[in-house]
Amino acid sequence: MWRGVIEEYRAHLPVTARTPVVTLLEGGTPLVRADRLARHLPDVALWLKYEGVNPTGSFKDRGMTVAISKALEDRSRAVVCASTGNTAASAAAYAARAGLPCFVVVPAGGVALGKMVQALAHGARVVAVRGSFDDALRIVREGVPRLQLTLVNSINPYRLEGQKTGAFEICDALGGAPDAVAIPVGNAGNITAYWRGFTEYHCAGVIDERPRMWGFQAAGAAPLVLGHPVAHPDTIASAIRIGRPASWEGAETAVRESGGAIEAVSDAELLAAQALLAREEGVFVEPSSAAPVAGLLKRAREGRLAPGLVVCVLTGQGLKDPDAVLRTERQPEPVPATMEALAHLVDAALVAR
Ligand code: AN7
Repeated sequence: MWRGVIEEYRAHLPVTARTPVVTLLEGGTPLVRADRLARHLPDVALWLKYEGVNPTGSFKDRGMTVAISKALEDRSRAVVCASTGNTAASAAAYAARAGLPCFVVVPAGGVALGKMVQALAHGARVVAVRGSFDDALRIVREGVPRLQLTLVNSINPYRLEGQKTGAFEICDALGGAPDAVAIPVGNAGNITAYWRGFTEYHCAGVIDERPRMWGFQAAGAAPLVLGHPVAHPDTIASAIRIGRPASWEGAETAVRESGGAIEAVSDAELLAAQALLAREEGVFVEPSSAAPVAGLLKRAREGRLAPGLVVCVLTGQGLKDPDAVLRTERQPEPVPATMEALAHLVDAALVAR
Protein backbone atom coordinates (compact mmCIF):
# COMPACT_ATOMS: atom_id res chain seq x y z
CA MET A 1 0.00 0.00 0.00
CA TRP A 2 1.18 3.54 -0.80
CA ARG A 3 2.31 5.19 2.47
CA GLY A 4 2.39 8.91 1.57
CA VAL A 5 5.37 10.93 0.36
CA ILE A 6 7.24 11.14 3.69
CA GLU A 7 7.42 7.36 4.19
CA GLU A 8 7.96 6.61 0.50
CA TYR A 9 10.85 9.12 0.16
CA ARG A 10 12.02 9.47 3.78
CA ALA A 11 15.73 9.23 2.87
CA HIS A 12 15.39 12.32 0.65
CA LEU A 13 13.41 14.45 3.12
CA PRO A 14 14.33 16.54 6.21
CA VAL A 15 12.54 14.31 8.74
CA THR A 16 13.84 12.19 11.61
CA ALA A 17 12.46 9.34 13.70
CA ARG A 18 11.07 12.00 16.07
CA THR A 19 9.05 13.82 13.38
CA PRO A 20 5.33 13.15 13.88
CA VAL A 21 4.15 12.28 10.36
CA VAL A 22 0.94 14.08 9.41
CA THR A 23 -0.23 12.47 6.18
CA LEU A 24 -3.36 11.83 4.14
CA LEU A 25 -1.37 9.39 1.96
CA GLU A 26 -0.73 12.07 -0.66
CA GLY A 27 1.40 11.41 -3.75
CA GLY A 28 1.49 8.19 -5.73
CA THR A 29 -0.57 9.99 -8.35
CA PRO A 30 -1.26 8.52 -11.82
CA LEU A 31 1.10 9.12 -14.73
CA VAL A 32 -1.33 8.76 -17.61
CA ARG A 33 -0.35 8.28 -21.24
CA ALA A 34 -2.25 10.76 -23.44
CA ASP A 35 -2.20 9.48 -27.01
CA ARG A 36 -5.33 11.26 -28.20
CA LEU A 37 -4.03 14.63 -27.05
CA ALA A 38 -0.61 13.81 -28.51
CA ARG A 39 -2.12 13.69 -32.00
CA HIS A 40 -1.97 17.50 -31.82
CA LEU A 41 1.76 17.33 -30.95
CA PRO A 42 3.84 15.78 -33.75
CA ASP A 43 6.45 13.20 -32.60
CA VAL A 44 5.75 13.78 -28.91
CA ALA A 45 5.03 10.95 -26.47
CA LEU A 46 2.82 12.74 -23.96
CA TRP A 47 2.25 11.78 -20.32
CA LEU A 48 0.08 13.53 -17.75
CA LYS A 49 1.08 13.62 -14.08
CA TYR A 50 -2.38 13.99 -12.60
CA GLU A 51 -1.90 15.80 -9.31
CA GLY A 52 -5.63 16.52 -9.05
CA VAL A 53 -6.16 13.15 -7.37
CA ASN A 54 -4.18 14.15 -4.27
CA PRO A 55 -6.24 14.16 -1.03
CA THR A 56 -7.27 17.84 -1.28
CA GLY A 57 -7.21 17.87 -5.07
CA SER A 58 -3.87 19.54 -5.78
CA PHE A 59 -0.08 19.09 -5.70
CA LYS A 60 0.12 21.28 -2.60
CA ASP A 61 -0.46 18.21 -0.40
CA ARG A 62 3.07 16.91 -1.17
CA GLY A 63 4.60 19.98 0.45
CA MET A 64 1.99 20.38 3.14
CA THR A 65 2.55 16.93 4.67
CA VAL A 66 6.18 17.90 5.32
CA ALA A 67 5.48 21.51 6.40
CA ILE A 68 2.72 20.54 8.85
CA SER A 69 4.65 17.56 10.23
CA LYS A 70 7.62 19.85 10.95
CA ALA A 71 5.33 22.54 12.43
CA LEU A 72 4.01 19.92 14.84
CA GLU A 73 7.52 18.69 15.64
CA ASP A 74 8.59 22.29 16.32
CA ARG A 75 5.60 22.83 18.67
CA SER A 76 4.00 25.55 16.53
CA ARG A 77 0.91 27.15 18.08
CA ALA A 78 -0.80 27.81 14.71
CA VAL A 79 -0.06 27.95 10.99
CA VAL A 80 -0.76 30.65 8.41
CA CYS A 81 -0.57 31.06 4.64
CA ALA A 82 -1.50 33.49 1.92
CA SER A 83 -3.20 31.71 -0.94
CA THR A 84 -4.98 31.83 -4.26
CA GLY A 85 -6.92 28.80 -2.94
CA ASN A 86 -5.12 25.48 -3.21
CA THR A 87 -2.52 26.16 -0.53
CA ALA A 88 -5.37 27.28 1.73
CA ALA A 89 -7.36 24.09 1.12
CA SER A 90 -4.31 21.90 1.72
CA ALA A 91 -3.10 23.79 4.80
CA ALA A 92 -6.61 23.67 6.27
CA ALA A 93 -6.89 19.90 5.83
CA TYR A 94 -3.42 18.98 7.12
CA ALA A 95 -3.66 21.44 10.04
CA ALA A 96 -7.01 19.89 10.97
CA ARG A 97 -5.40 16.45 10.98
CA ALA A 98 -2.55 17.76 13.14
CA GLY A 99 -4.90 19.54 15.55
CA LEU A 100 -3.32 22.91 14.74
CA PRO A 101 -5.28 26.15 14.24
CA CYS A 102 -4.95 27.45 10.68
CA PHE A 103 -5.29 30.97 9.30
CA VAL A 104 -5.54 31.53 5.56
CA VAL A 105 -5.31 34.97 3.96
CA VAL A 106 -6.87 35.23 0.52
CA PRO A 107 -7.58 37.96 -2.03
CA ALA A 108 -11.29 38.83 -1.64
CA GLY A 109 -13.18 37.51 -4.66
CA GLY A 110 -9.99 35.90 -5.99
CA VAL A 111 -10.44 32.28 -4.90
CA ALA A 112 -12.39 29.62 -6.81
CA LEU A 113 -15.54 28.37 -5.08
CA GLY A 114 -14.42 24.80 -4.39
CA LYS A 115 -11.19 25.90 -2.71
CA MET A 116 -12.93 28.44 -0.47
CA VAL A 117 -15.45 25.75 0.51
CA GLN A 118 -12.61 23.34 1.38
CA ALA A 119 -10.87 25.86 3.66
CA LEU A 120 -14.15 26.60 5.44
CA ALA A 121 -15.11 22.93 5.74
CA HIS A 122 -11.80 22.07 7.42
CA GLY A 123 -12.30 24.85 9.96
CA ALA A 124 -9.61 27.29 8.85
CA ARG A 125 -10.02 30.91 9.88
CA VAL A 126 -10.33 32.61 6.47
CA VAL A 127 -9.24 36.24 6.18
CA ALA A 128 -10.28 37.89 2.89
CA VAL A 129 -8.28 41.04 2.14
CA ARG A 130 -9.14 43.81 -0.29
CA GLY A 131 -6.12 43.29 -2.48
CA SER A 132 -4.22 40.75 -4.55
CA PHE A 133 -2.48 37.49 -3.59
CA ASP A 134 0.76 39.47 -3.55
CA ASP A 135 -0.75 41.83 -0.96
CA ALA A 136 -1.89 38.83 1.09
CA LEU A 137 1.59 37.29 1.02
CA ARG A 138 3.17 40.62 1.97
CA ILE A 139 1.07 41.05 5.11
CA VAL A 140 1.50 37.41 6.10
CA ARG A 141 5.30 37.69 5.82
CA GLU A 142 5.20 40.90 7.86
CA GLY A 143 2.93 39.37 10.47
CA VAL A 144 4.61 36.00 11.04
CA PRO A 145 7.36 37.14 13.45
CA ARG A 146 5.03 39.32 15.51
CA LEU A 147 2.15 36.82 15.64
CA GLN A 148 4.41 33.81 16.26
CA LEU A 149 2.75 31.74 13.58
CA THR A 150 4.35 29.12 11.34
CA LEU A 151 4.29 30.19 7.69
CA VAL A 152 3.32 27.32 5.38
CA ASN A 153 3.65 29.11 2.05
CA SER A 154 6.38 27.75 -0.23
CA ILE A 155 8.82 30.24 1.32
CA ASN A 156 8.84 27.60 4.06
CA PRO A 157 11.66 25.32 2.80
CA TYR A 158 9.83 22.15 3.91
CA ARG A 159 7.13 22.82 1.31
CA LEU A 160 9.51 22.56 -1.66
CA GLU A 161 11.21 19.54 -0.11
CA GLY A 162 7.89 17.71 -0.18
CA GLN A 163 6.94 18.92 -3.63
CA LYS A 164 10.15 17.65 -5.21
CA THR A 165 8.77 14.11 -4.75
CA GLY A 166 6.62 14.70 -7.84
CA ALA A 167 9.83 14.63 -9.89
CA PHE A 168 10.95 11.42 -8.15
CA GLU A 169 7.66 9.70 -8.96
CA ILE A 170 7.88 10.62 -12.65
CA CYS A 171 11.39 9.13 -12.91
CA ASP A 172 10.43 6.04 -10.88
CA ALA A 173 7.41 5.41 -13.13
CA LEU A 174 9.25 5.95 -16.43
CA GLY A 175 12.47 4.23 -15.36
CA GLY A 176 14.37 7.42 -16.23
CA ALA A 177 13.84 11.12 -16.80
CA PRO A 178 11.58 12.50 -19.55
CA ASP A 179 13.04 14.82 -22.20
CA ALA A 180 10.96 17.74 -20.97
CA VAL A 181 8.54 18.67 -18.20
CA ALA A 182 5.83 21.26 -18.80
CA ILE A 183 4.41 22.90 -15.68
CA PRO A 184 2.25 25.89 -14.70
CA VAL A 185 4.02 28.76 -12.93
CA GLY A 186 2.45 31.11 -10.40
CA ASN A 187 4.47 31.71 -7.26
CA ALA A 188 7.17 29.56 -8.95
CA GLY A 189 7.61 27.15 -6.05
CA ASN A 190 6.68 24.00 -7.93
CA ILE A 191 9.02 24.48 -10.91
CA THR A 192 11.78 25.15 -8.36
CA ALA A 193 10.86 21.99 -6.42
CA TYR A 194 10.70 19.75 -9.51
CA TRP A 195 14.11 20.96 -10.67
CA ARG A 196 15.52 20.19 -7.23
CA GLY A 197 13.99 16.69 -7.39
CA PHE A 198 15.47 15.94 -10.81
CA THR A 199 18.83 17.36 -9.73
CA GLU A 200 18.91 15.18 -6.61
CA TYR A 201 18.05 12.04 -8.58
CA HIS A 202 20.75 12.99 -11.09
CA CYS A 203 23.40 13.45 -8.37
CA ALA A 204 22.35 10.13 -6.80
CA GLY A 205 22.81 8.42 -10.18
CA VAL A 206 19.16 7.41 -10.45
CA ILE A 207 18.77 9.27 -13.77
CA ASP A 208 21.40 9.97 -16.45
CA GLU A 209 20.01 13.27 -17.72
CA ARG A 210 17.79 15.99 -16.34
CA PRO A 211 14.77 17.14 -18.37
CA ARG A 212 14.25 20.57 -19.88
CA MET A 213 11.88 22.61 -17.70
CA TRP A 214 9.17 24.48 -19.58
CA GLY A 215 7.12 26.80 -17.36
CA PHE A 216 3.90 28.41 -18.51
CA GLN A 217 2.29 31.52 -17.04
CA ALA A 218 -1.02 33.17 -17.91
CA ALA A 219 -0.44 36.11 -20.26
CA GLY A 220 -2.10 38.59 -17.87
CA ALA A 221 0.06 37.38 -14.97
CA ALA A 222 3.43 36.67 -16.57
CA PRO A 223 6.12 38.51 -14.55
CA LEU A 224 8.77 35.89 -15.34
CA VAL A 225 8.16 36.28 -19.06
CA LEU A 226 8.15 40.09 -18.89
CA GLY A 227 11.15 40.24 -16.53
CA HIS A 228 9.43 42.49 -13.97
CA PRO A 229 6.63 42.20 -11.38
CA VAL A 230 3.05 42.78 -12.54
CA ALA A 231 1.09 45.19 -10.30
CA HIS A 232 -2.39 44.04 -11.31
CA PRO A 233 -2.25 40.43 -12.53
CA ASP A 234 -5.35 39.47 -14.48
CA THR A 235 -6.38 36.01 -15.74
CA ILE A 236 -9.28 33.59 -15.48
CA ALA A 237 -6.78 31.12 -13.95
CA SER A 238 -7.14 32.42 -10.39
CA ALA A 239 -4.61 29.93 -8.96
CA ILE A 240 -1.78 31.57 -10.88
CA ARG A 241 -3.01 35.18 -10.68
CA ILE A 242 0.30 36.24 -9.11
CA GLY A 243 2.38 39.30 -10.02
CA ARG A 244 5.44 38.94 -7.78
CA PRO A 245 6.49 35.26 -7.51
CA ALA A 246 8.27 34.38 -4.27
CA SER A 247 10.52 31.77 -5.97
CA TRP A 248 11.52 34.02 -8.89
CA GLU A 249 15.20 32.97 -8.72
CA GLY A 250 14.39 29.29 -8.37
CA ALA A 251 12.36 29.41 -11.57
CA GLU A 252 15.08 31.26 -13.48
CA THR A 253 17.71 28.80 -12.28
CA ALA A 254 15.59 25.81 -13.34
CA VAL A 255 15.11 27.27 -16.80
CA ARG A 256 18.73 28.33 -17.26
CA GLU A 257 20.31 25.11 -16.00
CA SER A 258 17.92 22.85 -17.92
CA GLY A 259 17.90 24.76 -21.20
CA GLY A 260 14.15 25.34 -20.84
CA ALA A 261 11.94 28.41 -21.03
CA ILE A 262 9.08 30.26 -19.40
CA GLU A 263 6.35 31.37 -21.80
CA ALA A 264 2.87 32.86 -21.62
CA VAL A 265 -0.49 31.52 -22.80
CA SER A 266 -3.70 33.51 -23.17
CA ASP A 267 -6.90 32.84 -21.22
CA ALA A 268 -8.54 31.61 -24.44
CA GLU A 269 -5.69 29.13 -24.92
CA LEU A 270 -6.02 27.98 -21.29
CA LEU A 271 -9.75 27.32 -21.61
CA ALA A 272 -9.33 25.54 -24.94
CA ALA A 273 -6.66 23.27 -23.45
CA GLN A 274 -8.81 22.59 -20.38
CA ALA A 275 -11.69 21.51 -22.63
CA LEU A 276 -9.41 19.38 -24.80
CA LEU A 277 -8.02 17.52 -21.76
CA ALA A 278 -11.53 16.87 -20.46
CA ARG A 279 -13.00 15.85 -23.81
CA GLU A 280 -10.17 13.90 -25.40
CA GLU A 281 -8.52 12.33 -22.37
CA GLY A 282 -11.20 12.28 -19.65
CA VAL A 283 -8.93 14.31 -17.38
CA PHE A 284 -10.62 17.27 -15.70
CA VAL A 285 -8.33 20.03 -14.44
CA GLU A 286 -8.76 23.60 -13.28
CA PRO A 287 -7.79 26.34 -15.79
CA SER A 288 -4.31 26.96 -14.30
CA SER A 289 -3.43 23.30 -14.69
CA ALA A 290 -4.20 23.44 -18.39
CA ALA A 291 -1.33 25.92 -18.89
CA PRO A 292 1.30 23.29 -19.79
CA VAL A 293 -1.00 21.68 -22.34
CA ALA A 294 -1.89 25.08 -23.79
CA GLY A 295 1.81 25.86 -23.98
CA LEU A 296 2.69 22.63 -25.80
CA LEU A 297 -0.15 23.14 -28.28
CA LYS A 298 1.09 26.66 -28.95
CA ARG A 299 4.68 25.49 -29.46
CA ALA A 300 3.45 22.79 -31.86
CA ARG A 301 1.38 25.33 -33.84
CA GLU A 302 4.41 27.56 -34.14
CA GLY A 303 6.72 24.68 -35.13
CA ARG A 304 8.79 25.06 -31.95
CA LEU A 305 8.08 21.70 -30.30
CA ALA A 306 11.01 19.28 -30.28
CA PRO A 307 10.20 15.56 -30.50
CA GLY A 308 10.54 13.41 -27.38
CA LEU A 309 8.92 12.25 -24.19
CA VAL A 310 7.13 15.11 -22.44
CA VAL A 311 5.37 15.08 -19.06
CA CYS A 312 2.72 17.72 -18.26
CA VAL A 313 2.23 18.35 -14.55
CA LEU A 314 -1.53 18.82 -14.08
CA THR A 315 -1.54 20.54 -10.73
CA GLY A 316 -5.22 20.76 -9.71
CA GLN A 317 -8.60 19.10 -9.98
CA GLY A 318 -11.28 20.64 -12.23
CA LEU A 319 -14.06 20.40 -9.63
CA LYS A 320 -12.39 23.14 -7.63
CA ASP A 321 -13.48 25.83 -10.08
CA PRO A 322 -16.96 25.06 -11.45
CA ASP A 323 -17.52 28.70 -12.45
CA ALA A 324 -14.73 28.49 -15.02
CA VAL A 325 -16.57 25.73 -16.90
CA LEU A 326 -19.97 27.40 -16.57
CA ARG A 327 -18.62 30.43 -18.43
CA THR A 328 -18.68 28.38 -21.63
CA GLU A 329 -20.96 25.41 -20.88
CA ARG A 330 -24.69 25.83 -20.23
CA GLN A 331 -26.62 23.60 -17.82
CA PRO A 332 -29.44 21.69 -19.55
CA GLU A 333 -32.99 22.99 -19.85
CA PRO A 334 -35.41 20.44 -18.28
CA VAL A 335 -37.51 18.39 -20.74
CA PRO A 336 -40.63 16.23 -20.13
CA ALA A 337 -39.89 12.84 -18.47
CA THR A 338 -40.75 10.87 -21.61
CA MET A 339 -38.75 8.50 -23.78
CA GLU A 340 -39.74 10.61 -26.81
CA ALA A 341 -38.10 13.69 -25.33
CA LEU A 342 -34.92 11.68 -24.71
CA ALA A 343 -35.01 10.17 -28.22
CA HIS A 344 -35.41 13.61 -29.74
CA LEU A 345 -32.29 14.88 -27.96
CA VAL A 346 -30.22 11.76 -28.74
CA ASP A 347 -31.11 11.87 -32.44
CA ALA A 348 -30.39 15.58 -32.69
CA ALA A 349 -27.03 15.18 -30.95
CA LEU A 350 -25.84 12.20 -33.01
CA VAL A 351 -26.96 13.69 -36.32
CA ALA A 352 -25.09 16.86 -35.45
CA ARG A 353 -21.86 14.87 -35.00
C1 AN7 B 1 -3.55 24.45 -9.52
O1 AN7 B 1 -2.62 28.07 -3.67
O2 AN7 B 1 -0.10 29.82 -5.20
O3 AN7 B 1 4.21 28.16 -9.23
O4 AN7 B 1 -1.75 29.95 -3.07
O5 AN7 B 1 -3.00 26.17 -7.34
O6 AN7 B 1 4.27 26.66 -7.23
O7 AN7 B 1 2.89 28.73 -7.22
C2 AN7 B 1 -1.32 28.00 -6.10
C3 AN7 B 1 -0.57 27.80 -7.21
C4 AN7 B 1 -0.28 25.86 -10.34
C5 AN7 B 1 1.29 27.44 -9.35
N1 AN7 B 1 -1.42 25.14 -10.39
O8 AN7 B 1 2.27 26.78 -8.59
C6 AN7 B 1 -1.83 29.00 -3.86
C7 AN7 B 1 -1.01 29.00 -5.08
C8 AN7 B 1 -2.32 25.26 -9.40
C9 AN7 B 1 -2.07 26.10 -8.29
C10 AN7 B 1 0.01 26.71 -9.29
C11 AN7 B 1 -0.89 26.86 -8.27
P1 AN7 B 1 3.49 27.62 -8.03
